[in-house]
Amino acid sequence: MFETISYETRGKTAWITLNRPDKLNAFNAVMHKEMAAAIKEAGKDDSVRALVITGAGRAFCSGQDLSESPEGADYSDILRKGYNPMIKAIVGMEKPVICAVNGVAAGAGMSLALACDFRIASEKASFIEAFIHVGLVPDAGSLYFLPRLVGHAKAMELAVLGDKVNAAQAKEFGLVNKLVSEEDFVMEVETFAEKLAHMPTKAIGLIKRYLNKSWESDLNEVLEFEAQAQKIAGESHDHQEGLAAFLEKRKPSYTGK
Ligand code: T3D
Repeated sequence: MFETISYETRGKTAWITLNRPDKLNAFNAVMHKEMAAAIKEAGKDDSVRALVITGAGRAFCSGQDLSESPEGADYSDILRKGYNPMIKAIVGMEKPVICAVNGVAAGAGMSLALACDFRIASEKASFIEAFIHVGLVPDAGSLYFLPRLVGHAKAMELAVLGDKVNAAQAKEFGLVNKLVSEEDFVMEVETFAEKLAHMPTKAIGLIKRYLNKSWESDLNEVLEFEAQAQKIAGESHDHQEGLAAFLEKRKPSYTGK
């Protein structure tokens, strides 16, 4: 169905695998279109309650395909039509999105990883704000997510120097949630994603929506967001199930509704 990515469901989790390994899964125009379609599919399929994004081969993603940039191309066009909608679709998806960082994440590949809700890194993973090495500035959301994850000073250092951050450093700096061995990587990602996919999806979506809004809001606004979110969550089937399971001293079985 797709040429540059693969899309499959495993249990209640959808998996998107960037699949141009000879180019370290660099983005080209086709991949932008296919990512948009795959993310949309994962968002609208009610049986999918978590999304994993990973890469085929030894890399996660090396960012924009530098061998396909047409001379005189308007980069803002590529961002506005390709990367920006993709980043917004990930952030706007009211389901957990996990980036399984199997290898190097460079340039916009790093930005893609940072836009996800969780990052699980293999010990082979690394992160490079590679833009500066080709005279560019971080894009596709890096200037937004990077300082929020690592703080302003570290963000400045990583963006300006473009040094490679290895997996252990990424964990230390707060770029990744979990660091796992290469051999356990897929199993760890599957287990984590399926765990999330069996949780109260509506509540997770609300947490995601309002945590993201909290950065641009004052306390009064956040208190009101919480009240609105709690009304919606409080009327959900999963809340009823959670309460019943607690009172009946059994494990809850959430449906995401
Ligand atoms: O342009 C616009 O539209 C504006 C938007 C920009 C967004 C961006 O993402 S700009 C930043 C683009 N990305 C980069 O600058 C990273 C370029 N790649 C690298 O620096 C290195 O490849 C890595 C550090 C990621 C990995 O290094 P290494 O030594 O492990 O692998 P390698 O040998 O450099 O790469 C392996 C192959 O992949 C190689 O091809 P070959 O020689 O085997 O035929 C290499 O050319 C290719 N490759 C790697 N990255 C890209 C790529 N080909 C096209 N585009 C790439 N980004």
